[in-house]
Amino acid sequence: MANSISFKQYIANEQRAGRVDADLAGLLNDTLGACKQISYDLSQGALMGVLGMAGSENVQGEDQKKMDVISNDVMIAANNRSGFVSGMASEEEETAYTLPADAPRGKYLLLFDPLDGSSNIDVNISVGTIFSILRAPKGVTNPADKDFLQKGTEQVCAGFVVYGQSTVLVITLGKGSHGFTLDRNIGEFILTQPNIQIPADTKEFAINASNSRFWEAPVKRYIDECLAGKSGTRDKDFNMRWVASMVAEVYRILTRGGIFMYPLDSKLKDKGGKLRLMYEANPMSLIVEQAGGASNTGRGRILDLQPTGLHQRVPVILGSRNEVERVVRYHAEG
Ligand code: AHM
Ligand code: MG
Repeated sequence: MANSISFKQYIANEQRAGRVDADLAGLLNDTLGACKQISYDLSQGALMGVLGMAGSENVQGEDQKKMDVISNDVMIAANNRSGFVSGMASEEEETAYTLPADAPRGKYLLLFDPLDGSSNIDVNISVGTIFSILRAPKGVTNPADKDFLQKGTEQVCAGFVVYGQSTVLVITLGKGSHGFTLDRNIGEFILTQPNIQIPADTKEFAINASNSRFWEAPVKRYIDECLAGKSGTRDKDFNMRWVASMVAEVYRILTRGGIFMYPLDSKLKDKGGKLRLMYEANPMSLIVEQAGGASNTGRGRILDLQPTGLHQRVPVILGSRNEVERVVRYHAEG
């Protein structure tokens, strides 16, 4: 395509415009290089022997798949010695990852969920990599967990790559959310969805309904009304989706609208929620808000939460603005 813009050109333009510095451009190019590698490994699947369990557990007591471990290693290796980051934090690592002593330190912190939705790997359903970039505190060369505990509003950049029929990147640098599709022939992400806009209204909701008996009253009220559709208090009938892969759900919502919920329930109360603030909720919230959507716990904007732990979990309700606001209103009404 004569007029196509690759991610490298896009980021170079942002650099020329003074919105991105050389280190951030380098960090993103390295990170996307890792995502291309993960995309290739996933596409080979059983041929490369990457399916199945790793035989280990991560810090949160979850069984790791082989691809969880491989993706984590690929992300770390791509950024370990670049000089663009001073530390990394991964959903798969117990504490902040310390760079090798002789590696150069950079001004950014990289946080990631190397392979989100990994229960879907073996069944050939979309999974993805989510990342979030923060500024490293000045003078800190070996950042500790506490140095990563910055509000979502402090993110310099957030993005995710969904490995589906095609491999697609959605990224925000704080000025809109943009989609790029990987052209496998040339190994470049090409801008295909500039300035994504999530419709304010929707007829589609996504929630794991097997948890319904544990839900709080406001969530139950909202979903009951969706299910009743025109026969109830709503003026439309709703459709339901649940992929069990947040990257796939958020990508669908960015494409055609919808609401995604992993709310607090009585089963999750002690943990605070299912999804992780630093690796899932914050980056996805920034992307969704930058595309005109909304993201909330039901009791407050996710991006305004002060993190208290690297692996903190939070309730997540995000997507089409009018529906998210309705759920938040139901929470306020009790
Ligand atoms: P993961 O990071 O271990 O893959 O967990 C996060 C995933 C999300 O992608 C998805 O929305 C959710 O967990 C699915 O949960 P459930 O298995 O309860 O449907
Ligand atoms: Mg995840």
